[in-house]
Amino acid sequence: MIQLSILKITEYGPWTLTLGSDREHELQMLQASIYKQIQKLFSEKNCLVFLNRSDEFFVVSNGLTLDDHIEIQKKFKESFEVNLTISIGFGESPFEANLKAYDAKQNNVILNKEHNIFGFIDNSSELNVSIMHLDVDDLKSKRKDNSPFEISLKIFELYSKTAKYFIEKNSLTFFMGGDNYMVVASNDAKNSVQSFIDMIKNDDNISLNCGIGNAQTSRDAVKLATKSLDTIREIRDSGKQKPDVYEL
Ligand SMILES: Nc1nc2c(ncn2[C@@H]2O[C@H](COP(=O)(O)OP(=O)(O)OP(=O)(O)O)[C@@H](O)[C@H]2O)c(=O)[nH]1
Ligand SMILES: [Mg+2]
Repeated sequence: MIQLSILKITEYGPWTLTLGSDREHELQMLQASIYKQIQKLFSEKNCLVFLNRSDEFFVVSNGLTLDDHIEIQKKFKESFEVNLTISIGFGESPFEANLKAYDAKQNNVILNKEHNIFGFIDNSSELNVSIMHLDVDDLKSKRKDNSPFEISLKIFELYSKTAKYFIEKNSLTFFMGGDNYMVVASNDAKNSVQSFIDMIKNDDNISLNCGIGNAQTSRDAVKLATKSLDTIREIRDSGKQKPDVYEL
């Protein structure tokens, strides 16, 4: 079972209009500060925040109670003029948890009215999470024949392919910057990642490495996933035959 909290800036669209049309730079600075603050508040509670669309964030919030979320809302309020709406869901798969959080918001299932928190918290099941950290093998060599913008295009095309492939496995993919993607993964996703890597190698001539981490909290799972990825690099750099996938 996995718990997901979806954070959205409350009534952000209408609020942005109040800034007039010379607003884009202000919005970009605001969004960057909000992301920084949210990542700080949740990582202190052993979670990791996935930046979704700059006005919306996904947190694998395993272990966090309603009180933890209220505490974060209070601290957030001290720093920003805008507020966050939080929807919490849980499920057997990451995609199911996302649907449950969405349902709660749609159907107005309130957990705490004052602090804009909706959703469902499961106190009885044991929570765990699997993270797959995917990274392009030797992106550096591609820079020789491709300009920065062309590389970016490939990276975003690959993001789209990865997200589409893994949503079929009830899993959620996020772009982390550089040539890095993280999949909040179901067992089905973990079992099919080698096939995915083979497919991308065949179709696009891109080699991927995948480190997998399993833990109770998302920060721990991410730590182990990245450690697994670095282990693949170490094996490769020692001159041995590297695996494409390594799991801790
Ligand atoms: N989000 C995130 N970005 C990273 C991480 N490590 C590297 N990057 C980014 O990825 C870019 C490419 O770095 P690498 O993947 O190390 O370069 P590479 O040539 O592909 O080397 P290998 O992956 O070791 O084959 C860097 O410029 C960073 O932007 C990480 O752990 N997390
Ligand atoms: Mg790389």
